[in-house]
Amino acid sequence: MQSPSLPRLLLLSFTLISVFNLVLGDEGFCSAPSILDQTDSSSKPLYWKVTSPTLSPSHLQDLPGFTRSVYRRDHALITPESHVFSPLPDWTNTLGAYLITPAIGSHFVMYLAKMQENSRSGLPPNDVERLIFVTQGAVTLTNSSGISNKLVVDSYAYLPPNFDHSLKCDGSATLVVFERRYAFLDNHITEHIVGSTDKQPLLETPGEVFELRKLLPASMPYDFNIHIMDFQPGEFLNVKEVHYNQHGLLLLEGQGIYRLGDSWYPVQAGDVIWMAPFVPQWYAALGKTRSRYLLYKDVNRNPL
Ligand code: UGY
Ligand code: MN
Repeated sequence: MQSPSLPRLLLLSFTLISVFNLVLGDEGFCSAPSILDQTDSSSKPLYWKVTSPTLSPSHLQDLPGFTRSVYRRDHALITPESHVFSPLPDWTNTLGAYLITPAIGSHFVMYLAKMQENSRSGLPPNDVERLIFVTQGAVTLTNSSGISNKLVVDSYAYLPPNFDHSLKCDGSATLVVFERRYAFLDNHITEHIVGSTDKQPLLETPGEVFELRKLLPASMPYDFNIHIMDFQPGEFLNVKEVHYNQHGLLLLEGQGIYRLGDSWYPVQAGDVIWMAPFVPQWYAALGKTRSRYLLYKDVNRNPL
């Protein structure tokens, strides 16, 4: 067979390179969104991802009907593209999305409240306690003695049962709210509390590596607490937990994998999780930034 001449060899190489580039496109085979594309979050306000979530992986964003949300007997993952807002009863100019309610099996409610211009909160029903945590904007909390506190992002307030109060917002604010019927105990009462995560001390976590803060005192009067848990990328829960307590979780920052029962879910800031009593649960933080989540946990009461 006659060997190809130099010009023919050059032409062949050129054609092969062109076809190769065409197939690869700009990003190569099976291009996944580049982690280098991620927006620089250092200039963004705290918890910005909760109110500006990535609705789905970029190659699935326009896929009709796609959601990461899941609803099972003993857990639920409720991702931002599934949140449904409607006017909150008793509040003015406020849209709410109830994400966890007794209809799912919980003894508490967890909802997001989007307060708009000139908005005002309503009161919870009798004997119901409330905790609010600000993830965007600012609100003013006023009690019946006329004392006011401005609550900005990362601050929170605990309102004991039957405690008269109102939240007002002139601009816009997003709150996560927990409410439950208070489990009264003889000779114990809870106090009205205002605080912020960064003022809460780091607590011991024997056998674990995550950083833990609690928003409420660990003392007997309080029948629930809110844990703020921080994981650096690569850190995970050492205990593969199974316990009687219930959880409502909001991922405030970061991303990772949540194991719930026999399922493993990729999760990111803005996601909400319901964990029923005894659901096996485990978290590993991934990605490039810290994971922080806020977690409701019922405590200090005999389960009988
Ligand atoms: O305290 C807890 O139960 C907590 N570590 N659970 C969790 O993060 N899923
Ligand atoms: Mn737990």
